[in-house]
Amino acid sequence: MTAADIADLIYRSKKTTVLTGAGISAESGLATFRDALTGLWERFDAEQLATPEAFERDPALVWGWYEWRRAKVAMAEPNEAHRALAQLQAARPQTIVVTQNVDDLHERAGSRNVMHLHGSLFAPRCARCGQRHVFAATPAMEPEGGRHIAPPVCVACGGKVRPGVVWFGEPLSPTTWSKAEAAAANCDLLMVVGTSGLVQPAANLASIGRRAGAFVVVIDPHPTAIDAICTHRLQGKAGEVLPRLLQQARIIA
Ligand code: BV8
Ligand code: ZN
Repeated sequence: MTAADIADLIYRSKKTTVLTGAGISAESGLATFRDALTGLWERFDAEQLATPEAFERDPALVWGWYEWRRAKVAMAEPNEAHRALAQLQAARPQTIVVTQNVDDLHERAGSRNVMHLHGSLFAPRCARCGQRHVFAATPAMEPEGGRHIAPPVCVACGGKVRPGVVWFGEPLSPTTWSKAEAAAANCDLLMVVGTSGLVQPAANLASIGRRAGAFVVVIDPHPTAIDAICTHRLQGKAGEVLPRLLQQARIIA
């Protein structure tokens, strides 16, 4: 299958769903999970830090890591891939974007109603009472390589504020998950962009789409765990492949 064939699938699709992972933000300069984390964080394993236990054990370390990541996101810009998906959705409003990412680059590129399976860096809440916390301001500059930062105290109950993300070992929001499942089960084309497909249940959306009879197209420079169940695979960077595909599908000029 060539890029032209896949552009034809996009052109003919009546309902497209897109599942994205950290790889779609790589060309915006944000490290993916499988890459070594830069700065002070290279000695930590994301899967160790992104857990309730880690936050319990050392809240300032974990909060500092998320503030470092939030600062990186604030300094990053959406890339051609984010913009191409926003243009696809503008041309075809029935297009649904489901992301595993906790950054806001899809939204800043213009995508709407993005489903964040794993939450967001921009929705902190009290770990005890759930009260939403409003950030004082975007971190002025990225803390030098990240450092211990004591989490804010909840104004309602005095509990610790935590990042608004889904940690390993935590359940996804049932509403978000059932909407994402429906988006995968009711589309005729599921594009899977920039995810290694190792994290569950998110990666299972590809099998749900495949079982429902959708074409499943993987776009990634490297092999992924979803390659085995996809119908098509395009090797390459999202920021290069997506705009070209949508031009060939006559979605964008
Ligand atoms: C749950 C938020 C149950 C936090 C994240 C054993 C087997 C199967 C499952 C498990 C298991 N042991 C434990 C589990 C469950 C666990 C899991 O899946 N673990 C994995 C590691 C095996 N899952 C969970 O814990 C989930 N919850 O199961 O709850 C439950 C039920 C009821 C009651 C209680 C509990 C919760 C998982 C969510 C974790 N949170 N993020 C944060 O961000 O800090 S996951 C986090 O990692 C990301 O959100 C993302 O989902 C994942 C990283 O994956 P990717 O996005 O794919 O990134 P990755 O680096 O892996 O790959 C990047 C890809 O991009 C690569 O393929 C690369 O080639 C490509 N790429 C690079 N450059 C480009 C590119 N592509 C395109 N263009 C480029 N330029
Ligand atoms: Zn509280």
